[in-house]
Amino acid sequence: MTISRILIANRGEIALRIHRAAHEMGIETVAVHSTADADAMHVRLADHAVCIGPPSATDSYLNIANIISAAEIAQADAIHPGYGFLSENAKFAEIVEAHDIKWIGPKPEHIRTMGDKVEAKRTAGKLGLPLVPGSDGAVSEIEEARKIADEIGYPVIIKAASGGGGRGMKVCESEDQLETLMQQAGSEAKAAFGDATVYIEKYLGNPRHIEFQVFGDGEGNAIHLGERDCSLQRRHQKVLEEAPSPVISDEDRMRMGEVCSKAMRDMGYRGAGTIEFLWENGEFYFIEMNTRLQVEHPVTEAITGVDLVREQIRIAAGHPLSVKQEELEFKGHAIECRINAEDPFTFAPSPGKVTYYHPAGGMHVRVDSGLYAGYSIPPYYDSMIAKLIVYGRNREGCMMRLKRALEEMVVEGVKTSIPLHQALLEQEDVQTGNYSIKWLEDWLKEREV
Ligand code: MV4
Repeated sequence: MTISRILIANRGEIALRIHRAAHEMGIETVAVHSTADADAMHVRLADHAVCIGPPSATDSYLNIANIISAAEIAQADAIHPGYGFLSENAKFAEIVEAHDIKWIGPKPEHIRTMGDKVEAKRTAGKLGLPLVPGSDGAVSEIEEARKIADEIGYPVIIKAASGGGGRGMKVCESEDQLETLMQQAGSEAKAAFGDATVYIEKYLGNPRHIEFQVFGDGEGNAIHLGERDCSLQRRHQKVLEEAPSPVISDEDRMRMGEVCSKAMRDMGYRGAGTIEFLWENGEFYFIEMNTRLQVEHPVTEAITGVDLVREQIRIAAGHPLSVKQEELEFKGHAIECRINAEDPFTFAPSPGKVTYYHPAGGMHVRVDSGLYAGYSIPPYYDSMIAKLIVYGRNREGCMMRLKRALEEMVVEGVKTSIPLHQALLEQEDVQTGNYSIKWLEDWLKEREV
C-alpha cells in the first residue's frame, strides 16, 4: 500500500504544492508538461519529467492516453490530479485505477455523482444537508416549471444539471419570462455540455459563498476542517478567500461542520472534498460539492495546521486520517489573495516575460508560486501566477500583515492583480467583512463611473 513515486497531472503552483508535500514524505515526483511548460518550475523541481504534448491543454494536460503512458514509462505508482484539468473526471479516475495506479482522489462513483448537479442535490438532500428550495430533480415540462415556481415564489433560477461554476444559469423574475428562459437555459446547456437537463431553485438575491472543507478515509470515517468564505469573486473567479468566515459563529461552524462530516461518513467518502453553500440571513443552502483539492485550501491549512495534500496522499496509500475531529482547533485568521497576470482593473490577460520577481516574506506569510525572474508566462493557460496566503492571530492582524506583504511583493514585466488587492484592502466593507457574492462586481462597476 505504499506510494513511492507520484505523477503530478497538473502545472503551475499546484504542481509545486503537490511536489513539496510528496518530498516531505520521502516520495519521488514525476512532472508532466506541455512543450510550452518545458522551463516551468514544476518541471525543474520534480525528480523526473515527461513531455506529454503541445501547448493546447486538450492535447497535453487533458490528454488521458499520454498521461497514463507517462505514468507507465516513469513507473509512477500514484497520480495526483491537482485542481482543474482532469481532477473531476470520473472516467480518468477509473482508467488510473484500472492501470493499477493509485488515484489520489475520491472514489470515481462519488466524482460522477457530484458532477451531475441534479444527482448531487438529491444525494445531499438524502444525507441531510439543507437544500435551496426548488424542483425535486430535473424539470423538462413548462407546466411543471410553472407549478414549482408558483410554489417557491419568484424570482427563481434555472440551472443546468451538467453546469456548475456558474455556467448555464438564468434568473427568472416572473412567470411571463419562464417559458423563454427555460428554453434558453436548455439549449445553452445542450450546446455547452451536450446535456439539456435543467432544474429550478429559489433565487437567493444577496448570499455569501461559504464552503466547508471535508476529508474522508473511504471507510466511514470523516472530519471537517471548518469553512472558507469565498464571496469576493468576479464572473465566478474567486479573487480573495478567507478562513474563518467573518459571519459564521463558532456554534454554526460546529453544527454545519458536523452535518457535513456526518454526510461524508454516511456516503463513505474518500479524500478531500468541499461542500459549497450559499448563506443568507443566517441559513445555509447546499449548492454543489467539489470532489477535489481547491485553490484556496491553504487558508484552511493556516488555521488548522493540517497539511491537506499530505492527508490526501496518506489516504490514497490506505492510511487513516491523521487527525481526529476533537483534536482539530481553528486558530487565528487567514486570507489568500489570488495574483493573476492580468490588468488589475480591466482583467485583460497579461502573459509575457517576468523581468524581476521578489516574493513577500516574513512571519506567517506564504507564497505558493512557480514564478522566477526570466520566466515567460505562457498565454495558453489560467492567468493565476501566485497565491499570497497570510495568517494572523485575528482578522485585523491578518489584514495588517497582508497589506505589508502586498507592499513587499514585486512582479515586473507583466501586469498583475496586486494593485487590485491593495485597493480592496482599503475598502471599509472588505475591512469589516461586510460583503456578499455581488459586492466585488458592484464595486468595480462604481469605480468605472
Ligand atoms: C445560486 C445563486 C442564487 N440563488 N443559486 C453560481 C455558481 C454556482 N456554483 C451556483 N451559483 C449561484 N447559485 C440560487 N438558488 C447565485 C449563484 C451565484 C454565485 C454563487 C457563489 C459564488 C458566486 C456567485 C456569483 C453569481 C451567482
